[in-house]
Amino acid sequence: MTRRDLDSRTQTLERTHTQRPRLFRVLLLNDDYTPMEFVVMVLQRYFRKAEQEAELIMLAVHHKGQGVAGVYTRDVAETKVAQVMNHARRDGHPLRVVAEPEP
Ligand code: NFA
Repeated sequence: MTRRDLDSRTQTLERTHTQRPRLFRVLLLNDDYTPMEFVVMVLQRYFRKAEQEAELIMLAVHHKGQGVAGVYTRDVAETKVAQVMNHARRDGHPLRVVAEPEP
């Protein structure tokens, strides 16, 4: 085998553009038992929403079945899901929170 065969068959091409990470929506799902005030608190504390926006998102979830709490990279979205689920279970609420990739 020649030196060219050993050393020169694989070329690495420089990338011109930086890849952006895939984004994930964190969705709140409606249920019949979680208090509205708890959902508003969750939106303020974990998703940094102002009180009025938190109330609008909570009502949209209540009426439509689900709604977007925020959009994040995968690790941040999964951490928020775990934190909110833990808080809800600790307080005895059945609230469900899921992350799904943006199309
Ligand atoms: N549907 C709940 C109620 O009437 C409120 C709720 C809103 C729960 C959004 C979960 C998500 N107490």
